[in-house]
Amino acid sequence: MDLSGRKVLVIGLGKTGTASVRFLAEHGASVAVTDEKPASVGDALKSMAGQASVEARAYGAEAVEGIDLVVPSPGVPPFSPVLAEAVRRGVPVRSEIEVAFGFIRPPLIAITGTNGKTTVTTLVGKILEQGGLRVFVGGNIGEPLIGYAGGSQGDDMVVAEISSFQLQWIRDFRPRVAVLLNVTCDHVDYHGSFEEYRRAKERIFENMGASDLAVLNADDAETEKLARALGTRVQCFSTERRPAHGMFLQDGMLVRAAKDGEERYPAGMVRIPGRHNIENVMAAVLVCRDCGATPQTVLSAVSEFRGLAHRIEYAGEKKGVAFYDDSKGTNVGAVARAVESFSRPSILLLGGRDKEGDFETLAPLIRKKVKRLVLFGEARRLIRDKIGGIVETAEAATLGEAVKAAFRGAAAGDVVLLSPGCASFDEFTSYSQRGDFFKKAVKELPDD
Ligand code: UMA
Repeated sequence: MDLSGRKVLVIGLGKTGTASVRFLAEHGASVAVTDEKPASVGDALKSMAGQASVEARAYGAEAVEGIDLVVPSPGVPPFSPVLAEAVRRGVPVRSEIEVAFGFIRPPLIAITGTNGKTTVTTLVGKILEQGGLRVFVGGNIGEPLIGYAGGSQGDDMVVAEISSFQLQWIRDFRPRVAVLLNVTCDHVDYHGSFEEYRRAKERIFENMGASDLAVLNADDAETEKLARALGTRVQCFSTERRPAHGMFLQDGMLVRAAKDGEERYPAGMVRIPGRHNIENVMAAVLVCRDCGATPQTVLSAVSEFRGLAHRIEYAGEKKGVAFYDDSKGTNVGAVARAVESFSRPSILLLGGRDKEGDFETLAPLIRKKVKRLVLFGEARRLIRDKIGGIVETAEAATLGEAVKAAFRGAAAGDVVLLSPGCASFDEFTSYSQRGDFFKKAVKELPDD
């Protein structure tokens, strides 16, 4: 992609937008910026301290005037007035990963899915590093790809978590290995429908060739159709069946079926809870074995991996009640996975800012495994209208009150699980701030 002399508009000046401005300016583009929060423009320009000459524009349709390329931040929805105008005028729109892709030299492994992508991206990085490779891990976690593309790139491999928002505006983006972990209801508010959301996710494979590898979830009903349509090598993972090529669960072993025979790993090497994490590990193993990691390296790196903060993270115990922080569970699919991970009776904290989640689909699981619901935050009434009362249900205006209400109704041996199924933005700036608040609130509960 030749950027020199192009007039580029960057929409949104968070982490990605700021890195995009730097990159574009360094590659000779003339850069304009706009943000729905004017203060973000000021902060970003200050942080760049004159490194790039940038034109700030008011947030609205007229920002697109004279522009020949638009690079939106991931969180900017297609219906935002600026993006919608660019599309209406036929101005090319490219996401930051698309721009970065044209400049990234090491082979790229891209991981997407509604849930588990941070876990798999991190684990793939750890396995490959333990195998002696220099690996950059980033994308939708940590440093955006565009920031990496502007640096020295002295790595053997790039492992990137990729979101549907970033895939929405690609054209040539082509990873050597791509993983689609699962697709369940999420971000419908942004994409318009579940079908559009799935279509955006599946675009990760759209430019891949015969020598590339697609890793798919055989337990997803749409996978067979997708696999048939792909022109790549395909390997699948499953906890329910034995796929033709890939990995499955059999008698307490994770089995990888390869051309030259079967490879077996003890399921006990997976130290992170829940069946979904068995799937996550299988996906990571398929990727890493294809990239040259040995079975010994896989076994040792997976055994050492203890998971990530805010993903069903143990948050302490009070009077025999165990608390778990799954603040990253911001959609209904993630809530289901978290609830399924426990055999003990649980008290489930749901709430925050709704993303048009299909909470009613949780009803059978809640009846089976949850003894009490505590609904909190902005979405509490909406969730109550969908599933309130199917088990004992309480409501709290804030997360702090919800933690106290959950504790009051808990008995020794219970699990209190924060897996909110909603975004955090009604009360917090991020899921991690919400999770940290939860952990602190748990610590402050009385010990006796
Ligand atoms: N903005 C607008 N108009 C809009 C929306 C936002 O101008 O319509 C402005 C905001 O005022 C703000 C800026 O855009 O100043 C921030 O935009 P952003 O949140 O899109 O960008 P980043 O701060 O760069 O963060 C993004 C990802 N955010 C989203 O996808 C929403 C981060 O993922 C990611 O870590 C980061 O890039 C690095 O690549 C977060 C996330 O929640 C963690 N992702 C979703 C998920 O994981 O489920 C997809």
